[in-house]
Amino acid sequence: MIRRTVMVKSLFLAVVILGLSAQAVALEPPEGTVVLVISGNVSHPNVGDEVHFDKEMLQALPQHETVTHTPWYDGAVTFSGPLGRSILNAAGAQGNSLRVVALNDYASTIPVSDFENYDVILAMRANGHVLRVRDQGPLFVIYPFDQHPALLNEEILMRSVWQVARIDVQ
Ligand SMILES: Nc1nc2c(c(=O)[nH]1)N[C@H]1C(S)=C(S)[C@@H](COP(=O)(O)O)O[C@H]1N2
Ligand SMILES: [Mo]
Repeated sequence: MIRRTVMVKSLFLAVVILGLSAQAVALEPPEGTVVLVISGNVSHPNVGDEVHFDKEMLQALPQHETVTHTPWYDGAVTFSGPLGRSILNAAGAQGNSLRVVALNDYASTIPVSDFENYDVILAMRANGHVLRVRDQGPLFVIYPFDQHPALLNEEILMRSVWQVARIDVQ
């Protein structure tokens, strides 16, 4: 009777420990409105075979600030949001190329190397204000133009997708 209780207890403990270690890798499913879907080659799916992020999940990632001029605003703006590479890490993305799709179906291909070589963020705020869909939010791909002036070219501007809704990892 006693031995059986011990066995049941250790079994329970083993299940809890396994569950916790699995959780360290897997992402929780989103609770709020989904703002970003990562599809394609992702190893940490949380909804079917995709990774769905709500705003809270994106805000839980380390936030990065980029102060830069852009073609879209007057003067320097402080953008903040998670780094592209943090999002890819959280999703367990494995690939070389990202198909970044906006709410209006505008799409652009970004090499993963851009997110490794530069602090590219998916900005959620500009000067502290949440980017709403009408201000090019909820997510705006922002390259650090002022830090790397050579980035200010048509190729990179095409990759500066606003109203980002989906990233397909290829
Ligand atoms: N969502 C979305 N992002 C977009 C675009 C677009 O049409 N929709 N145009 C891209 C292109 S081709 C360029 S050059 C830059 C600048 O566009 P603008 O000159 O219309 O401001 O934004 C990029 N990001
Ligand atoms: Mo463009």
